[in-house]
Amino acid sequence: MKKLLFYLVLSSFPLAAQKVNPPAPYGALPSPQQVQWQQMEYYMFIHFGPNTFTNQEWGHGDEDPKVFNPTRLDARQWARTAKAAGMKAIIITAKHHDGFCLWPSKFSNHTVRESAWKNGQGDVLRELSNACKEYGLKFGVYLSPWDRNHPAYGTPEYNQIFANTLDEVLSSYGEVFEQWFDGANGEGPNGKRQEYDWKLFHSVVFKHQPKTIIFSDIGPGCRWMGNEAGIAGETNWSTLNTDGFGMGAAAPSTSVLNTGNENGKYWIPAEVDVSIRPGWFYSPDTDDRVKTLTHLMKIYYSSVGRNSNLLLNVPVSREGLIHPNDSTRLMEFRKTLDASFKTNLARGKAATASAVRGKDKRFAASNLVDGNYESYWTTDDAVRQASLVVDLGRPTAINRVVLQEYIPLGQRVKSFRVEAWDGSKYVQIDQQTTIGYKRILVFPTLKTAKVRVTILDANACPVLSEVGIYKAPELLSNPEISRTRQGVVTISSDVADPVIRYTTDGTEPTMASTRYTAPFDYAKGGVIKAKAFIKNGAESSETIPASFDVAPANWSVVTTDNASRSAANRAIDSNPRTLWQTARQEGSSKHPHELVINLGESLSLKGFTYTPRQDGQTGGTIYQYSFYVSENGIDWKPVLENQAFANIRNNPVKQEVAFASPQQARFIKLVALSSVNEKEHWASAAEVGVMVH
Ligand code: FUL
Repeated sequence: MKKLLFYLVLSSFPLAAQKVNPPAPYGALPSPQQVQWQQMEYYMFIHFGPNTFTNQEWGHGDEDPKVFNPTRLDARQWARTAKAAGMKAIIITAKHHDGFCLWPSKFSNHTVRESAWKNGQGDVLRELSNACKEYGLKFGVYLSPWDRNHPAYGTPEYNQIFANTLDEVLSSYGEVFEQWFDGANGEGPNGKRQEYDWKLFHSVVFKHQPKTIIFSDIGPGCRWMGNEAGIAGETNWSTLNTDGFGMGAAAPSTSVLNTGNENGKYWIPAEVDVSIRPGWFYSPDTDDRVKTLTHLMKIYYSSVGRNSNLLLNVPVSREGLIHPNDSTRLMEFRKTLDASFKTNLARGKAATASAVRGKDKRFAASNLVDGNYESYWTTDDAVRQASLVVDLGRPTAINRVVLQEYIPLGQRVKSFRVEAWDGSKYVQIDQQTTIGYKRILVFPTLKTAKVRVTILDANACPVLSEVGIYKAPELLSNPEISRTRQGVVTISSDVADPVIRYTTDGTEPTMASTRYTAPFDYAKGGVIKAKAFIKNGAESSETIPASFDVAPANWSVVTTDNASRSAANRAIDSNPRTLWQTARQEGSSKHPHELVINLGESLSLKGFTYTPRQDGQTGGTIYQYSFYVSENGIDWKPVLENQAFANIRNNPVKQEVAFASPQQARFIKLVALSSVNEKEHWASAAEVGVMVH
């Protein structure tokens, strides 16, 4: 009898279940450090240096080191802020393109030692690495090999000098979790470029920090994802083919960096680097332009939500502190993230799958809802399609689904669909391509009792760690402020029945501020701040600021080469979606190119603005330029000669260039001297404007 029972018990489990093995890893795989790195998800970038004090994005390297003089520097405040924001680490620009070292380097004469700060006795890396330890944050360094200060840059000796510099940093401040290499390779003080010896640089990094993740365009630890706007590809493979490629201009195209290569040879996951302000460095001009909470949430979903880590730049101010506008926004961001992902509605619910590997419990669908990344659901080797159902028990309001692959076994899923049960059938919520370490789907709130995830295609049997289902708070959408060429302002909102209030004196709109009812004239310009209210002010949007200068209502284009004047009018039509560009034919289109504008009246100009094309392309975007003014359109006075729009290729935001002193003028002339794309000889602009306020 005993024997029979034993036999029955045994036979009720398929024999295979006893010895089914986990699936074999597929394709390129992450190192254990890369898995740990991916699990950090979100950390802080800090841009800080002489640029902080000079309103520049790319310092020239000839700045007086004495300009670096933060009055109240407190690295503990930075670390405290990062920690409170939910971040896991801080990476700082130890040396940016201007060559200035935030530590007293033996290998440079352009450092904190030569600055006014702490009488030359300070060391920012020491203070920050200590603060990171105190707050349980990891510490990382950005070092630019491009050095516009070092006299040896552009000579063979410089590679060893840069290697020594790395050696110094990486052996002095404890563990460095990430070494951030900027691929930029411009000219140095002697007008020459350096041929970087990356092999040497990497060997120094790994000598001191064998576990560090090296960031660059092409890794090897993690890769740039192709833009500075915070938007990783919807399809995002953590694998990349880098054989034959290099950094900077030699890197794979930005669109490839954005999506990775399916079945790429190496595991080089994406990192999104984006600034909380329009530029990377602090400027008092951008105190009011900290990205909105809504914008930061969008960035979170297009970075962490698309299989990327998020490296969010928070520039330290001239005081040496994180400005309250940035830290307030970071706290709102943290609060919204917590509220969104606090309760996983799928946790512990019944989960079933159309197929389970060897019918073995170890690989069952219940692993998807256990909150443990290490346990996973998978199928037999031959399976490429399978579906999973999470039963929430009763109709539940949801608006986010989070999926995670178990990446130690590789990235496998090529496409999947998510559906909600409407009581009688499944209705599609979304269909997407890759998952990777984490994929977050965002959709309008719906009520459902069951969510079905169907893997539609995969490179090998799917292996998923977790399925999360959430109901995130809905943010009231923000008003949008726009102005026509004639100077008429419209404030729109897609909220039902909003009450929009606005101010023009820089103050925060309240329920007592002017109510927006119809478009109004604002041709002279200034700052408008608008806010949408509902339920008698009980709920409100964020405050949206917009600053306008004098409207180009009466402006006209006087001359421009190789393009019709009407096309050139697109540069002064107040619509950044339209474009002026010079002809592109070979020969007929060589730099310089000029755009002459008649302002219709004589104005006292504080500066000018240039908005590069906003369509994601870089063709014709101006890099070097000169700017002239005139009262009569005949006699021209140079105001700025041979200047450059720093970092405009990667960060194509509106450029605001202030003059050293106001210039009275009725005519302006922008002369394009070169393009951001070196071999290209034509010019383009979305908008050109002036600053009088
Ligand atoms: C770029 C640099 O040129 C920018 O100034 C900034 O540091 C950004 C993070 O990387 O390549």
